[in-house]
Amino acid sequence: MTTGGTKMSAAADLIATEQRLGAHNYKPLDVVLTRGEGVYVWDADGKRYLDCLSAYSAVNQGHCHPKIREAMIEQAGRLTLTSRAFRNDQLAHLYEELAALTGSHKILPMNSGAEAVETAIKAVRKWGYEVKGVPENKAEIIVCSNNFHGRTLSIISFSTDPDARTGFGPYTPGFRTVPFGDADAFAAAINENTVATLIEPIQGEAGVIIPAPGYFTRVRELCTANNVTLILDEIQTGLGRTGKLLAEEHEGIEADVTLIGKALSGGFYPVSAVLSNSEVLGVLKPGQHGSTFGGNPLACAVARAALRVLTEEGMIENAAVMGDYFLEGLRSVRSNIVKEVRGRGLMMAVELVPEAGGARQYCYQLKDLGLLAKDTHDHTIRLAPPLVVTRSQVDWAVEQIGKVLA
Ligand code: IF1
Repeated sequence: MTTGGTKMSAAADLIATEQRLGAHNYKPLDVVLTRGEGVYVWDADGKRYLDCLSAYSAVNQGHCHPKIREAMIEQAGRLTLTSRAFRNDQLAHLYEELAALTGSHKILPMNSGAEAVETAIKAVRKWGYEVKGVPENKAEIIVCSNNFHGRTLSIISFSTDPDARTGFGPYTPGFRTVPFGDADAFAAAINENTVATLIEPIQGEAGVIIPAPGYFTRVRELCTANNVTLILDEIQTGLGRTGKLLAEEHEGIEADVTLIGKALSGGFYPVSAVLSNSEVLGVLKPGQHGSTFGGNPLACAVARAALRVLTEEGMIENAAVMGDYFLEGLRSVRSNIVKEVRGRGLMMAVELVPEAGGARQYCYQLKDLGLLAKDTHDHTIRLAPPLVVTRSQVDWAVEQIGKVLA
């Protein structure tokens, strides 16, 4: 690549160009990645890293999984996009395979996770007016503080994170916030206009916050008793990340509406879906919702392959076993700056004491040791390797983490 007559040399020039021409809505670690395979990624200088972020759980299947790539290339040579004005030969198969896997009986395919969240919000509001009988424009949805459900205007309207919300008003009304994990507060927030609640089974961005046993059992009971639709946002926790296909399985409950995305494509393509176990999606009639790329044949072919390798290659079971092993290793780290180690399956976090001076510096040190991890909310290091991680790779990761936290 050349610009202004001088040959663009290494990573430093790419970073400078990104800074010059790109909006600064991210502050990434200054590592310029060029290749990924399995749990590893390589930078422009050929240095190898163990990826402990997995693109925020979008590459659960490991980077550049060959079988998903083959499916993508094959479909890309045949038919990529028709719009939903016509039908294609992939969508019905994806519906069947998703329904069989999740027990859903109505599916609406979208592209980004946020679009799936927005679709669910629209559908439950409409269901509230047409089925539950809530007065027009009075629908309320209960959400939890410290939630993360995406970056669109309606979604950040109910964010409690000032960085995500400030300066983007006026905000979408109709949301009521309660503390995550507090079933009594949840019960108190329900009224005759409540159409749904939208909750992450485990709050990812908040720092892998896992509610006490029984919380979701009570939320499920309260939703059933009050005819409130339970929407679980499994965009990050779903598709094997917590050691089960869906995180709700740990709680022994079933959502009315389940949102998936990210690893639904194994990181090859934006694919998300709204899965409904009740007739909520039945309220959407032709012309009332849609998207140019939603349900396109390329997305479907990629998603079908991503689901196939996830289930056929034992990745979900591996996430359960390796997650327990990784957590045990983290808890064995001797350190006086670790406040708490949290995790379920391969969705883990190490929270540091405030005196440690923030988690980001440790992520820089881990990068220098060849491990890529992300800090969140100042004091927490999140760890989420692809679900194909092996025991020896976990040993190596724990060893590096032990070095920087000792
Ligand atoms: C960013 C966070 C994670 C999600 C859940 C919906 C969405 C996400 C539970 C929306 C997306 C991404 C967004 C990305 C970073 C990442 C993230 F740090 F922002 F919060 F994973 F924790 N529900 N999460 O986690 O899906 O529209 O992005 O496809 O915005 O920086 P999307």
